[in-house]
Amino acid sequence: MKKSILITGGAGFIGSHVVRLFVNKYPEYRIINLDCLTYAGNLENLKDIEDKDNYVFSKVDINEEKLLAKVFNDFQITDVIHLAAESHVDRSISDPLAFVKTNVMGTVNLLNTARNFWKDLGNHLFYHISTDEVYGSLDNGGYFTEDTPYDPQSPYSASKASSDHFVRAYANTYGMKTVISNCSNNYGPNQFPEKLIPLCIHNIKEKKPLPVYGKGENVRDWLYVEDHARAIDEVFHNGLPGETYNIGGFNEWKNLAIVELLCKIMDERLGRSAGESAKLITFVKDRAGHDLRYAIDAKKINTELGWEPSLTFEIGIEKTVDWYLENEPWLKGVTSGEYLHYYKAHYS
Ligand code: NAD
Ligand code: TDX
Repeated sequence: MKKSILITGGAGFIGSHVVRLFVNKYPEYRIINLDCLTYAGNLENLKDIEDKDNYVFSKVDINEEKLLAKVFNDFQITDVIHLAAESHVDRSISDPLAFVKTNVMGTVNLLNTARNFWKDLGNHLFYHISTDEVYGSLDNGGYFTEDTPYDPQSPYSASKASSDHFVRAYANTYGMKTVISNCSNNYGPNQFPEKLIPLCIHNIKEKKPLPVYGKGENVRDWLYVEDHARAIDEVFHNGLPGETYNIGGFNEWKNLAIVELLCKIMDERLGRSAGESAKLITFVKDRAGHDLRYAIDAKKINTELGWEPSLTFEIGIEKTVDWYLENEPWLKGVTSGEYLHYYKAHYS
């Protein structure tokens, strides 16, 4: 049977790269991008593929039971890749319930809809996209492996951990064919400028303060978003049912070092004198419960599925800066309106 794949959250940052990759690489599949277009969803991210014959967009909230069932029926959905989520840790601190609604209840609603629609659960795949944050914080060294016990520390990671547990429970209880991948921090084109890297690129451009939480010593492992999309392609097609795959960039950076690197690249690109943008660095109050370090051990996906990052961070970060500088209308579009309210409430 021809695949008819429901990709949720396809108008967001990572989802748009996954949708593009699948639409272009698999013309024989029908790709249904289901997204309710929150502040983070943006159809501009998919302008280049919106007219393709194998692509459909459906504006639906994953909590809307009846509409979701209709989409499964109308498009005879064969598989799901689930990315729709509230994704920003700081917003989860100020509004945890929104994260429970979408990340927990929405995921369970999606699981129910798939379970009700698919007559033979063994023939369909529910692929859940998750985060390394479910494993907690690596305060004493080491790496997250697929066997690291869950220890979520923020409302965001608690909601993602809960959704992961529900996916595994549906596999165990109902025999649903599922797979989960947990990825480290993504960066690249189309990321909403509430997240560290695009926020700093935007602020450097505008000569606004660069807010570094605490002392800037927290460590994250960064992966270029297209490499994550390639990993998702690999796991979707070749991952074993019931398995978990950790995805990471083997690329740890302290936050302050990233901000300094961005300042250096932007000084070069904008013809500013060396050190000019770094003067914008401003240490601000730390994030509540700020996880110290995340680091993924991505050996399993590397040895079992042959995936590895294709870009070094040095190249990926330059490509990213260039994309934001070349796509001023995109950046302008998302940094007006609601963004200004968020920015003012969060940073002043
Ligand atoms: P994002 O915030 O950029 O995009 C989320 C998308 O989901 C948006 O298009 C939004 O409109 C949509 N959405 C939100 N609530 C919805 C709902 N109720 N119904 C339908 N659509 C809804 O997020 P992202 O950074 O692209 O993350 C995508 C997924 O990957 C998330 O599940 C996230 O937890 C996971 N993840 C993200 C990262 C990262 O570094 N960004 C790393 C690992 C895992
Ligand atoms: O203004 C800032 N200043 C700052 O110092 C912001 C927005 C962030 N930070 C710090 C907090 C983190 O240590 O930078 C680091 C990265 O922050 P974010 O970009 O908000 O990402 P993070 O909290 O690490 O979570 C991201 O990676 C894992 C995504 O938002 C999640 O969706 C994903 O699961």
